[in-house]
Amino acid sequence: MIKNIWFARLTLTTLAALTPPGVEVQITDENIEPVDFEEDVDLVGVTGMLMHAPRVYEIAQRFRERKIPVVMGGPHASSLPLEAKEHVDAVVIGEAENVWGGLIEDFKKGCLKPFYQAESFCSMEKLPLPRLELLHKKAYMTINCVQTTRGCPHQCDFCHVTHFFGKTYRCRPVDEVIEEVKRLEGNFLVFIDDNITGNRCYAKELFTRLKPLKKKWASQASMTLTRDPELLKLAAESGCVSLFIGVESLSSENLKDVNKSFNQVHQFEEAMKAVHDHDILIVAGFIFGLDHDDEGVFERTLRFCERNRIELPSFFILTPLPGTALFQRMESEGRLLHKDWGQYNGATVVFKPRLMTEETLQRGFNWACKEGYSWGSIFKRVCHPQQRFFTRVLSNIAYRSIAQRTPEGYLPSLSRILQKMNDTIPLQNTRDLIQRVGEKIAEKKLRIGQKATDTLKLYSIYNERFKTLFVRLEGSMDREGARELVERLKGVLNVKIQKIILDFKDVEAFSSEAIALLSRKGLLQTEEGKLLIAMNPPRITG
Ligand code: B12
Ligand code: SF4
Repeated sequence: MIKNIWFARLTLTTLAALTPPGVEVQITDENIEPVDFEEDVDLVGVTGMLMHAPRVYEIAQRFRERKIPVVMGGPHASSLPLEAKEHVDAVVIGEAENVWGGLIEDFKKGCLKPFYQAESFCSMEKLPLPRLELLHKKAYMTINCVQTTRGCPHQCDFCHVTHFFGKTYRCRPVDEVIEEVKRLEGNFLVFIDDNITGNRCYAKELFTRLKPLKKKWASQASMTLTRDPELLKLAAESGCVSLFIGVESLSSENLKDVNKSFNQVHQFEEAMKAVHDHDILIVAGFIFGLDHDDEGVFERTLRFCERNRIELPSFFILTPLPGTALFQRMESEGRLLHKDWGQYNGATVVFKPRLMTEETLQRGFNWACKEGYSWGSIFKRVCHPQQRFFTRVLSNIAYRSIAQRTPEGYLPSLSRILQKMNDTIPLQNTRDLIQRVGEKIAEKKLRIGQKATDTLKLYSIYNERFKTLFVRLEGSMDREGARELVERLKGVLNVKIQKIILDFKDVEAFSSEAIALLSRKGLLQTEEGKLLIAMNPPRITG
């Protein structure tokens, strides 16, 4: 089933294309076939992401035992070249385009150097065509992979791309991309770019030129595309059928923390709709375990995916990759649990989360993966009157087969309660509201309208380590709102919470009945040590 969604990386086919003529090259992708350690070869090149490192080192060792030199490159070797060098004969740091030919020459002369690193990023012009013919075509959904750009204009703290490519965003000449696309067999391809719309003008030209080729394509793009109707329309017209979009989190605080504020939470629903309106399937990436995630995050995120009919939700556990700002921060805060890279795979907790325990994060993630690909959830996400119904169902079945390998998880105990504690309560009676300064605001509401809202909003966050629930209230509060708050808090008090902090700072107006009720129920007390503590409680003088 996985074959239905698995495509080939361009790494080794690119390296094969860069290899000087006269050198015979063979590719083994261990995702699809075993490595033949007895193979008669002169030189072995190995690649891998961070989580593959232990296996890459094992492979290197097996060949080195036969005195066959091994060269390593790729994201992991480039981040930690000294570590990699302990396991191989030579390390290529960064791109291979400007160094691979020289390395082969050195090898032929018997003077392989320990490290190779180009002085600058390579030119994107006249890149040799990846040697796709070296791949086992039938083992992948497609081998039609093309790269149009390298890098990304953004710098999200957890992402390896900007670290690897610097702050550059380099585009290949559109003519060359079009020629490459024309040569591909079949009518479907994957652009393996990290962010295909990072340069608007370039993307516009590319999509316009793709249109007449009548191919279908999938790729990755950032959320900014969803706010650009013209470009989105052009993408769809040029054959875009599926996009991986890094949504990451439904919390603006989280997004701000990881330098991804260009994802704007209040626009998410609209953004998903815009993509769907163009009949583009959404593979949405979400990260669990960011610093503002409490144990309600799993259910909240899954329900968001169901509500917005996201075809393929992809859940990841936050993973600090060496070289990234996130890794530095986690390391300096002493939050990394270990450096067993094999577990840095996006599905295993390798750091101390802030608001929950490691176990809650792991089990909650497992729950989201399994529940997200349960038949019930699939049904909610794919049953809508759009085209390509079968593609949506088949890709969900493939994802389901991966999700089912996830170990058992469970929904954290407070999840349901936390959903209720993050809610908007409409006001029943706005007439008798009194503003904090003590002014009656019923008739004057129009004048000071922005402050006297018709709702009471609850923003709650639970710290599992301190067993403390923090509730920030915003808007206005009438008697019904106060009563509803008391009811919801009763639900919370039935579980093992040790402290509740209510922050009234952002409640601009109260009715006197609401204050009386809050006071009677002990919700306005400010003394430390109590179960319920009020911060910035109302003091109304008028
Ligand atoms: C396509 C892709 C995938 C595909 C992979 C399909 C497959 N068959 O493996 C999919 C979508 C499934 C995927 C999944 C994941 N991916 Co991915 N993926 C990519 C992506 C976008 C393109 C890879 C590619 O083809 N690049 C083009 C080639 C030409 O570039 P390259 O690989 O860097 O190779 C160049 C140099 O590095 C060097 N080089 C590389 N290897 C070697 C070896 C030798 C011997 C030499 C000399 C040189 C050399 O030479 C090449 C030419 O210059 C990269 C980002 C990127 N732009 O590279 C991320 C990337 C590789 N993925 C990444 C990650 C984290 C993942 C996931 C773990 C995500 C997750 N949390 O689940 C999963 C893991 C899946 C798995 N089990 O393997 C990270 C890796 C970071 C790291 N330090 O390890 C990257 C860099 C993206 C990122 N956001 O940070 N991925
Ligand atoms: S937008 Fe995507 S590719 Fe670009 S830096 Fe952020 S996570 Fe990485």
